[in-house]
Amino acid sequence: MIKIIHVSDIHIGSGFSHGRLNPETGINTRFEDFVSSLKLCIDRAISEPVDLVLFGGDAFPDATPAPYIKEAFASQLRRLADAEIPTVLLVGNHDQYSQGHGGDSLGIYRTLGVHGVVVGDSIETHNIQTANGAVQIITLPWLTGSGLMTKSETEGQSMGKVNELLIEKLRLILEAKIRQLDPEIPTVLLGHLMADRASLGAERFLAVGKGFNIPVSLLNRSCFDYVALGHVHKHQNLNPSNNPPIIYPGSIERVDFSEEKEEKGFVLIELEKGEAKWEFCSLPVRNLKTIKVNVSQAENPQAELLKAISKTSIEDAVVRLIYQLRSEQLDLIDNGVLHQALSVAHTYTIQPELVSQLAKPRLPELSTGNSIDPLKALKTYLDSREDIQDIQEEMLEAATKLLAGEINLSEENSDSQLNLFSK
Ligand SMILES: [Mn+2]
Repeated sequence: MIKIIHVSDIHIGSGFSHGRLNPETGINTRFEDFVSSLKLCIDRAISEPVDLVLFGGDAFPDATPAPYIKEAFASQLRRLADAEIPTVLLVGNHDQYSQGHGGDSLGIYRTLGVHGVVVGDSIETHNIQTANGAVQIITLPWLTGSGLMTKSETEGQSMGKVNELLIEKLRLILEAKIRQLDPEIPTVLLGHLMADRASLGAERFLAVGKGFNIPVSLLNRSCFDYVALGHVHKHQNLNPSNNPPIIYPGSIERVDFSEEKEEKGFVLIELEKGEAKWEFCSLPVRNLKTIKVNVSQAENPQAELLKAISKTSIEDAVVRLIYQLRSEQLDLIDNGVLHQALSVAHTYTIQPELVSQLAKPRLPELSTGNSIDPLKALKTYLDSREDIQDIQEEMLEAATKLLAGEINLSEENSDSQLNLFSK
């Protein structure tokens, strides 16, 4: 039996806007959060110990992170190398430089010949000897159209057609790899991809160049004992029959608020030919909390806000308070008190939203009949607005002309329109 840790979507260096500077280190606290999550994965790999670590791609926010970010990743990888645990680093979309045309952030580990590290930047089968036997890993990095097809093949084709051709091409390539597998040896497909049955998280917004979706049927093959995926940040198993398991472990930290309610972690696998037992291991990540409250109808909006804050456990969490109010309530809010109430949070933002004046209740005279004559409606509205009584006649006159098509708003008349309405 071969023990494997499958971890993905590390994204160290993301979400700095949710952190603050640690006064002791001068470094963003969200960087430290992500590093400590990664460290816990590696701790587990070493303490088990596992025979192999599979990384499903997306190490950083992009292919050229700051040196201290690269170093944090490298020093955790170093721990695996020192413990002689082989590691496969798959290239995700965020690892590619310029859509794969300028290399990627992980290739350096192959160039340096780091012991036990395999970089998966192409569709390839890697035979890896672990302490508990051999395993075959087919790497399927993030694919872009230009990586699989030539320009002449795609020229003049619709997006849908290009995707179809790409899937067909991929199917053929995979088929060839499958035919060359040793049927006696446990096999894992390791892919960074968007499967067509995956439910989405932040990766939807993070992706710059949209790739194509890969049908689950392409992955659901009996020759694979486990399908290890990366890209989607929400942990899930795409195969209800679990044979083979087709697993996204998800990201190791909450990259943004869309992942607020998701558990985070990695997957521990016991692999044999024909069987993979797996278990999701959750990580103690920082909470993200949205407090959303509409106080536009409240007599005492400040009290309502404080009540909403006190009902939420915000200690050490990244908090966003979003509340709706009317403009005339603005004076009833004491921001100093809100800041005080939120101060136990790790970081927080306060986002007041003014309720649109248009959303006011309708005038009762206008809420009955099915069809209202627009001029009558305007007259009723103007009657209700004492503050603009002096221009009532002119507005009605202008409206009559507009409805009759006598005024062309787009041309030279626009000056006179402005005069009329700015009185
Ligand atoms: Mn990705």
